[in-house]
Amino acid sequence: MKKERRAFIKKITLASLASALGADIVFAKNLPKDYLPVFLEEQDSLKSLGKDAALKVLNDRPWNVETPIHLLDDKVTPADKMFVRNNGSIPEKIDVSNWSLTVKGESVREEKSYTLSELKSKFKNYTFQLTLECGGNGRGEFYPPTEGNQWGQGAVSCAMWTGIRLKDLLEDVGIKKDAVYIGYHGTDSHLSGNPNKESISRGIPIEKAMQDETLLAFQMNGREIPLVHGYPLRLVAGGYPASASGKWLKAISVRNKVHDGAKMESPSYRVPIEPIEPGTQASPENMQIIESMPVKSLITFPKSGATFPLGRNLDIRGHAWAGEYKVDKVAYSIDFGATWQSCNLEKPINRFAWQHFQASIKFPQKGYYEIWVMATDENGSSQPMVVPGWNPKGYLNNACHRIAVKVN
Ligand SMILES: Nc1nc2c(c(=O)[nH]1)N[C@H]1C(S)=C(S)[C@@H](COP(=O)(O)O)O[C@H]1N2
Ligand SMILES: [Mo]
Repeated sequence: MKKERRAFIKKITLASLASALGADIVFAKNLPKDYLPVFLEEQDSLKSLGKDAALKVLNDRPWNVETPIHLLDDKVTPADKMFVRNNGSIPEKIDVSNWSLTVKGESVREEKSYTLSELKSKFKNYTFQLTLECGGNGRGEFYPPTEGNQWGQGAVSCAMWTGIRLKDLLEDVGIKKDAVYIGYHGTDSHLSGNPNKESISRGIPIEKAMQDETLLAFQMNGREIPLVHGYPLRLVAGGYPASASGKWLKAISVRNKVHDGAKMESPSYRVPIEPIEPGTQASPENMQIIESMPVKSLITFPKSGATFPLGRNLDIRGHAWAGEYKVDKVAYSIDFGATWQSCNLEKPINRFAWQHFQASIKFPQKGYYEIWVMATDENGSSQPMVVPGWNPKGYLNNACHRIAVKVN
């Protein structure tokens, strides 16, 4: 907290603080002199991260910030509304003029490095809108609770990413026939401060690396990538858990086995192959790496809790996505899932981008309702109405989103 701001806040009265808060500070007289309500400190840090003040800070060491669902209403997620998930500390001094990317590993013919400007000019640039959802999105609803950030459903984004195709780079480097996986290396440091430890170094199978949409991105929504989201270079692998999309990218390892960097080991980003009893451990042999994310949808308008008059239709809208697959249909229910009506569903702008849905709902009488939405993907898989299979790290909760509405 900056000194000037502290002094400024001292001058303002507790009454005005209370109005900013929208509630009385009940034990205000006990607040130590130099203390600020935590609420204000969070707003300051959100501003320094370039985030809308309404985002929710789950953790500040490392930074983990969630987007309230009604703020995901934009078709293309703007930077200030994009969730943040960090495993280590955000890199501090980034010297772009000396930034290089090294491609190394057992399965490259020869290690090779590129400067940022070489990458940008040597290879064709592509732009795709890509869905990035944290594997732990929805974790907060698992019971018994699992360790980690207790995400609601807002750890998802779908921005426009511009960069070069990873496959073009790998072709230029020359990879051996035995390549099966790539791993990423970023410049964020481990929370322990140990420079020999990476906070996270995950990756993707070579087939995913070779897809047209897998990018080494240097722009987000037509601008340089914001620092928290991986400036100046980021791997973006849409449809996979967002942990596969390495930020602050410095090196790529081309591997002849599944990459074994930090957080590749069980149970990180893995789920049981055979279901297990909630609250128990799974043996590593019964765990598989999460690849395509499951089908899911969110109502982004109206905000849960909306009130409106009887006799008027309520137009709802939102997004649906299904990892590497297309969403085939989205349906809504206003009677707790007894009957379902279909929503209009748009096609994705490109593969691995979320799809928008709308519906116009008529309510039979005054009262409290819930609107539930359920998406089904092109393989016929639908979202469950209840929290799906418990797993030790609380991944892949794709239960139907519900909002409350009141008709007066
Ligand atoms: N270098 C690096 N890349 C990273 C991470 C990280 O901590 N360090 N977190 C991963 C995880 S777990 C997620 S969910 C996404 C979050 O991306 P965002 O913060 O841009 O929304 O980044 C991924 N890439
Ligand atoms: Mo994540």
